[in-house]
Amino acid sequence: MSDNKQATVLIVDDQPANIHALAALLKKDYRILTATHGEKALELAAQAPPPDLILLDIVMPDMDGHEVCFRLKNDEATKAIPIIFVTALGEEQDEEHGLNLGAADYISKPFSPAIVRARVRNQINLKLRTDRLEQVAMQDGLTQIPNRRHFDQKLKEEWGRLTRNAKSLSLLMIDIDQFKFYNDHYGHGAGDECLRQVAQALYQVPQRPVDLVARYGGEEFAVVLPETDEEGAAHLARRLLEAVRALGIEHAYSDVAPQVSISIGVATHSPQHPKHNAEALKRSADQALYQAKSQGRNRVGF
Ligand code: GH3
Ligand code: MG
Ligand code: MG
Ligand code: MG
Repeated sequence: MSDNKQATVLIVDDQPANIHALAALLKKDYRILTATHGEKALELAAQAPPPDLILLDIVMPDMDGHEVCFRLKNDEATKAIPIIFVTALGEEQDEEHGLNLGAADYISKPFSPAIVRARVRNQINLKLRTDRLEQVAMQDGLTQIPNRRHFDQKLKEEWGRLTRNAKSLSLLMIDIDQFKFYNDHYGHGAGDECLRQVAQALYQVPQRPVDLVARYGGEEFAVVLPETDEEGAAHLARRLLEAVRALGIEHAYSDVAPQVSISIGVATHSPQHPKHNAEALKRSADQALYQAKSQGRNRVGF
């Protein structure tokens, strides 16, 4: 399978004829998205999953390409998307300005089809390689689920999206109950195996690709739930409790239950009950987890 097959290219130009010309060159190898103005380009770039490359016209009414580029590069969710300017402005200072804004490359109109294809292919290959390295850096070695670095980045991204859209965002903090006793009695190797099973069980529960389940550290996990209110988060939390119970991992030394169980803290940012920042949302989930622990464990706290 070619790497390029799944890559998506967003073409932004105010002239539909230019979009068609570029799309005709690239549609055999890439999935194509198009926008005829800056606002639409920003909207498509912010979607999950984001495009792998943006071909960006400079001269457009309302918002020009330099402004679009500036905004994309100053947003956590979109800054990693490479941008190639495609423009009739051949002036040296325009090119310099574009590159200084963080553009990856520059193509002048009228363009050579072969050179457009080659430059696009090079940028896409680099992007896919970077994505693969990033994926390794974002995964927990023991459990093979996203790690804390991934969680932190996702939370930052979703918090950024949220302030634009005025929507809800929920967070779950999860901690295995009396896991020290588990390790003490069954051994560290069994403890690691238990962590793997719990991680995989938690990871399977959310149905939406935008939700993120991560190992936060030790025997703690965290879940980011975009566009989810407290009711939705509580519902998912109960399913997570159930998924871990269903594993039925014996824990004869727990005072909570004869099997491994978890406690979950739920916190939600919503237009009605806003939190100041992502850190405050996390603190709130930690406090809710503490509630669940102090109320007897093996439950959801708020
Ligand atoms: P509580 O119900 O209050 O959460 O009690 P607890 O025993 O789970 O809490 P505590 O934080 O005291 O213990 C966490 C234990 O998790 C300590 C450590 O032995 C174990 N642990 C943390 N990371 C790992 C790991 O990577 N592998 C294994 N096997 N154990 C781990
Ligand atoms: Mg134009
Ligand atoms: Mg703990
Ligand atoms: Mg614990």
